[in-house]
Amino acid sequence: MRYLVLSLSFIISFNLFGQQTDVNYDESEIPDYKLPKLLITESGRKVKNVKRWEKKRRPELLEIFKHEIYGNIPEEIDISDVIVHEENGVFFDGLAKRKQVEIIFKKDDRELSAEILIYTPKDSVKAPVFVGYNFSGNHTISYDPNIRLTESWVPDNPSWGIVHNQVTEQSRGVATDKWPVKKMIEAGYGVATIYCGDIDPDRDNFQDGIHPFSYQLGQFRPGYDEWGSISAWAWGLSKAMDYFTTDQDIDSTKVMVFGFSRMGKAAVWAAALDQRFAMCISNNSGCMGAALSRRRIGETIGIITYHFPHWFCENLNKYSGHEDKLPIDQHMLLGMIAPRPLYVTSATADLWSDPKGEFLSTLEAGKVYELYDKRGLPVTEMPAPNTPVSETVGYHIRTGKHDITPYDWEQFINFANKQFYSQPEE
Ligand code: GTR
Repeated sequence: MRYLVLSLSFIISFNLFGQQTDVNYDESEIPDYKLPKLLITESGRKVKNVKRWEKKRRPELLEIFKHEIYGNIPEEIDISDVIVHEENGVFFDGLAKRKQVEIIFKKDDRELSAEILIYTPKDSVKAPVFVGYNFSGNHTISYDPNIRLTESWVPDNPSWGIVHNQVTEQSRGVATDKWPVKKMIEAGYGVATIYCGDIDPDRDNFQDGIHPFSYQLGQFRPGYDEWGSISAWAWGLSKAMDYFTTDQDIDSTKVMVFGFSRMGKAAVWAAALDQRFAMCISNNSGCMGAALSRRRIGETIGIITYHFPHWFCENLNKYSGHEDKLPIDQHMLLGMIAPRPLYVTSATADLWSDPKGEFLSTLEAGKVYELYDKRGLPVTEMPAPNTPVSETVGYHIRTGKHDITPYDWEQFINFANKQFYSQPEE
């Protein structure tokens, strides 16, 4: 997908089935657009204070995002059992302890389990923790042979020995460069991760994962406004949070939800839905993550719903090629994270994710932070590459491709230090 040929005509075309077939990467070809107003209620009233934001505007927006984009999440599914498979081992030269915790969901004869791999600094009583999904199994973030292998469906990747959708020993540690766990521990932070496919395998199949738990008799897929995979992943992060509130090694008031790419989309949605997350980090989350949809540059609603229909609720299809009809845009999703710290990243070569659109929506979201007397971004123009900027909202654009790198992690740690441990803003 990322290698789609650039259309030089920059005229967006659609095939017979109404699907977008080429991609615009030219700023000058972006149609005029007007962002829907973050601080005006659906009935046209100005939102001038936190009270009206929290009582009226925020709930209104949340409903629209649920109904039109990601799909409603059922409320009744809770953790049935917790099994701790490993506790308090010693890692990273004695700096960290580790847990592997299985959370189990049951309904009728159905059962689903997700494993949370957690590292916390050895000496901290209750550690602040970064939590986010990995793409191919917890065992991919480290070479340690004792990390349990997932039994869930995993996308095939023969070069990692993943065939017939099951992982093998060969994929141990393949994502270590994306997970600098020791660095986080040295900085005083814990990290927790779950394989996204334990909650919902990333494929267009609604018979697996958590979705069937919410079906009525005779139902085989979510209804037009019911949860797609991104909502399921966001839900899974909240269930991990339920567990964190019971874990003595974790400071559940300082849990930072983060995600890269599609998991960045899940992270921002999770942070909007669940205000227990103290901070949110979106790394290259792009279309239907941090980027503004109305810019229609790089990946668009038409493209994303064609290739990943299962990520969203069916209602989103209405806006394929009709972005202006959307009652919301992604700056509103980021605004719902206020007043909690928010950090958004882009990468210079990641035009598919629309870096400028990610920056602009982050900038716009600052308006909600101002209601809380907090500062959004301290700049109005996109900063130069590798020049992080932050107040309660932070942003950087890194040189390089669509990725999550040690540089990105360094900035997340700096940002967390600033938010949790420096003086409050004047
Ligand atoms: C792409 C998709 C993006 C992004 C990315 C990823 O193929 O078009 O929206 O989520 O995958 O998750 O790496």
